[in-house]
Amino acid sequence: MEARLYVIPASHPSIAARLMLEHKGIPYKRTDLLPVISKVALRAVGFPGVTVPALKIDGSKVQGSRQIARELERLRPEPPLFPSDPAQRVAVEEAERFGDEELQPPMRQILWWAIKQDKKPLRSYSEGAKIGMPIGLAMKTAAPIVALSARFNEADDENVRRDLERLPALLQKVDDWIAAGVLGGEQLNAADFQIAPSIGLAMTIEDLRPAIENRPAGALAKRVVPDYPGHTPPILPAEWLAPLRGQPAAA
Ligand SMILES: N[C@@H](CCC(=O)N[C@@H](CS)C(=O)NCC(=O)O)C(=O)O
Repeated sequence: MEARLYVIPASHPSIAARLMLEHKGIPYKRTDLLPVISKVALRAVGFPGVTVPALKIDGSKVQGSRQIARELERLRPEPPLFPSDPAQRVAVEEAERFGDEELQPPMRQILWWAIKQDKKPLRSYSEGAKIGMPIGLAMKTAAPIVALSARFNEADDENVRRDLERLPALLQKVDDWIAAGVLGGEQLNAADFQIAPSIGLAMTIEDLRPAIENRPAGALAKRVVPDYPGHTPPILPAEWLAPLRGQPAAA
């Protein structure tokens, strides 16, 4: 089976796709792309959409972490990514959808907001990546990429404040699914691989880590993706972080 995965280093759905390929034991080559430039590069190699993860496998092109999960399951059913019991499958698919649609976007917004304030941490998210130029040079030219990424992801003050207000409820949902056995079972499933990288990315942000690392969601991320790359030192305003300390958001 010939497989090539197109990723942005440290992108959480890209890490989800990597983990699922590894779970299936499918060897693959990886192409690392820089944000923004990735959109042009993906079109140039024939993908219809502009986001990573994107996978070429056995002549077909699959884009999107959830679509990749299904294609991998079709091509190589064992070990499974989805439970065979219909009710359990519905629960895993709902958690997976939540991970994709509700958990991924706030993590992206918070990270790009932080990088927009201070670009230095960006380098730590690309450690070990092969982006076709020395990392040091890429970082010197990163300003327009950061500005565009923050704009594309609507990483503005208002959205990030709202993300932080909602984060405790999102984490609680993950904890509840772990308690119910939908996530974090002996056999990891597509929802574990979808959700754990978003939690892992959040824990690279030092302001968020204390509210996450000691709860079940944090333990799941440490189990599934123990070596998540990147580190963002404290940068978020203290009053925006109040909801994570169990306090109401300041007006
Ligand atoms: N929900 C989609 C999200 C894909 C997505 O938005 N990926 C981001 C990286 S995390 C991307 O490709 N952004 C383009 C860019 O940064 O220029 C999935 O799970 O595949």
